[in-house]
Amino acid sequence: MTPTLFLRPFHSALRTPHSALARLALLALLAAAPLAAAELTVTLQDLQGQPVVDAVVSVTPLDAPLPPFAATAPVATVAQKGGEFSPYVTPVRTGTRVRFPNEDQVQHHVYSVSKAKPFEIPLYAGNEEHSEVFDKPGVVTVGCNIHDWMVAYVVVLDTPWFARSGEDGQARLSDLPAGRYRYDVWQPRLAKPLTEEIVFTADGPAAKRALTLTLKVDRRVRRALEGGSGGAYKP
Ligand SMILES: [Cu+2]
Repeated sequence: MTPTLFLRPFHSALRTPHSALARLALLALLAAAPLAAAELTVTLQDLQGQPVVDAVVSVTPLDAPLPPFAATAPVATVAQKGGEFSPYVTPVRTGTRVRFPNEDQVQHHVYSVSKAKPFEIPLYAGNEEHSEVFDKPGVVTVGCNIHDWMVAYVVVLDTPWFARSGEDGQARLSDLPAGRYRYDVWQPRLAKPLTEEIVFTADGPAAKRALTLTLKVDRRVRRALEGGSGGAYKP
C-alpha cells in the first residue's frame, strides 16, 4: 500500500535539521489536497436533439483561488492532416505550449490574428518543429494562409478544469474541490457563450447537467488536399 511508502521519507525528513521545513511542506501538501472531489458531466445537444461535439466546458471557482500554474509549460498539439487541422477545437490552460506539426506532404502557413495570441508560422513542411506559447486567456482562431478553408480553435483558459465534448456530446470534469463555481460552455457555432453557477458539495452525488444549445449553421467547407484522404478538392 502506498501510505507506508509515503511515510518513510517523511520520518527520515523529521530527523534532519530542516525538519520544521519538511513538516511545513507536508502540511502545505495536505492543505492543497482536496478531501473530497466532485464530478460534473454536461450533456450537450442541439435543437434537433443531436449531440454537440467540440464544445468546451470549463469550471472556475468563485470563492477560491485557482490552483497554481505548472512550473513547466504543458504541451498540446494541433496537427495538419489531409488539409485540415486536427483537433478542430483544443482547450488548454494559459501558459501551454502548442505544437503545430505538419503531417501533410504540402506546406502550410499557420497563423492567427486573434487578440489573445496573434502569431504566424511562415510556410513550413513536416519535419520542422514549430510551437507557440499561449499565455493569455481567450479564444484563438487559427487558420492557414494557403488553404483558406482550414480552421481550428485553441481555447485558452485560466482554470485547470475543462473538457471538450466528444461524439456523445458529453464533457466530463473530475477532481473538483467542493465549493461555488461558474461553468462556461463555448462552441464555435454557439451564438453566445453560456454561463451558469453551480455548487459542489464534498459528499454530494456527481453533478449532471443537460443543456440544449442553439447553434449557428456550420459553414465549414470540408475539403481535402489533392490526393489526400478526403478526395476531390483541386486548388
Ligand atoms: Cu494549409
